[in-house]
Amino acid sequence: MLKKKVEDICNRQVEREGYSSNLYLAMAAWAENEGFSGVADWLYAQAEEERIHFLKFIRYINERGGKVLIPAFKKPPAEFKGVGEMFREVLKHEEFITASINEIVALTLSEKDFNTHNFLLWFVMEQVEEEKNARAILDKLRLVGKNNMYQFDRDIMSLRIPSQPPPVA
Ligand code: OFO
Repeated sequence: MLKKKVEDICNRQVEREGYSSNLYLAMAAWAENEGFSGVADWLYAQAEEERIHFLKFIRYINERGGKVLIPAFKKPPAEFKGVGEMFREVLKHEEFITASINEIVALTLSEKDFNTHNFLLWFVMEQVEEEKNARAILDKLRLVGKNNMYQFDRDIMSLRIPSQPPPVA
């Protein structure tokens, strides 16, 4: 059975993972509209991964006899100043999620909830991967500069380091 404190922080993460999915959907829709189809594909795929993270937390809470609260989500931005600025936002958001996951890890240690701790290890590794992907894209953007966005848009799918989608439960 989940302790209340752990249940609450896992529900907070349900909201954050769901918001991540919506944020990347908003970015994907914007990029598609601007004609960056490669960037849009990358972000649509990323939105799907976030939805899997969202579901993993939901199902874990239920599995441990907790109560899931499906939240209302804040509206993500609809406009972005450019692809570079958008990917800086992606990295910032992933760093925020990493800090959020680490906070849950710390709580599970102080509460001696080793089952939840174990559940979180996959997310700890996933965050390393997600930050790395966002940094790789920003590096590439710096290299191509403003003049070769077409080439960047073609290249971005090969920058996606395929991570196996986890089983939902
Ligand atoms: Fe981007 O890893 Fe979940 O949120």
